[in-house]
Amino acid sequence: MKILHTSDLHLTDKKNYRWEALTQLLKIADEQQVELMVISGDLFDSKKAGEHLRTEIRHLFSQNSYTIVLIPGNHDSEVFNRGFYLGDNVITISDYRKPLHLKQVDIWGFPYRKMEKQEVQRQIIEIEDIINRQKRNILLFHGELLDTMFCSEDYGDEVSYRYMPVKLDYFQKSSFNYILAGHYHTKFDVRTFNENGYFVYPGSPVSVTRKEIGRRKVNLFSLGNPPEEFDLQTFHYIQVEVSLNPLSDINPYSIIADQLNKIQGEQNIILNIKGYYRSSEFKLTEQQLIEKIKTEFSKKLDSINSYFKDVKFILDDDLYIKFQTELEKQDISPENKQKLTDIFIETMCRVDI
Ligand SMILES: [Mn+2]
Repeated sequence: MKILHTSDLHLTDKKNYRWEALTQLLKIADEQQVELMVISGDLFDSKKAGEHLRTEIRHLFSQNSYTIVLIPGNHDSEVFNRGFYLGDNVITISDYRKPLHLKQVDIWGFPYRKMEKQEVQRQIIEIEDIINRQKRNILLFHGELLDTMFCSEDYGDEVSYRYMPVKLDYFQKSSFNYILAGHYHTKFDVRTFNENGYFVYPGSPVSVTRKEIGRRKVNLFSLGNPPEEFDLQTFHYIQVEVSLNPLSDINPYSIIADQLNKIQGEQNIILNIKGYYRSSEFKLTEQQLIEKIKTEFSKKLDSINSYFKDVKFILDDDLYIKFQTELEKQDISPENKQKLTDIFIETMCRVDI
């Protein structure tokens, strides 16, 4: 049995990248002939979005040959607790004690609600008493795995409250074969909690915040096999890092432009510019450099984080020239020379010269 597992689409509207991502996921599920699609929470960004998009979703979800199973997440739990109809092949798990029986697999779910970790732990133990070990067992979960170093921004939220916290330890003696999780947006992440159990976060299938950088993925796997990453063609942010070298004789604009020209796509590049350059050599002030980039690449750029500096006044200083002459004589790697130069410049920036 082939399963596609995703989460955290955070739908708000029909006219955006998130909606496009959903239609792409349904198409992939169809092409890959999955029997089951799992959405582990936060399909909708809010209760309001659920109201607005529900009938459209019903229409979209009714055209498929496979079953769709969902659990409510922290953003959309209020949409689901009213028993809304989302289509004939769509099942929302609303009680952790009642699994969905589907051929050789039982699908359990923890619908999101505010809980302390002790209570989540108690529910896991409770399920062990009623679970059928003759079948494979999948748990859908929307919340935080405390074993990780993820911070709240990795979940697309800016609060310090812990959502449905669990530890891998809680599952060590459990009979689940897969925990198909949601809530963690940043990237595909898979762990094992015992010799037959996988805990998987697929990451958001479309960038919802600027923390979600790089190609987005879903988990597309066959029951009995390990979880597997499947690449999507959905909207996502790309981070481009450029570090300007004060000793380079290439125009800093060309260095940046070369990097940006390599990337296809629209308004998805987050550009970070670091390092130093000498404005006099290129007749280009900081202001002119930034404006030129913004004008030429307005279609590609989402935002620019600029940490670079024009250090003309330092590079022309006698002390710096002496430092460079001495540095040249040293038998050290070019990388280390670059690091020493950066530290020297940074130090000179802090004194009056
Ligand atoms: Mn969430």
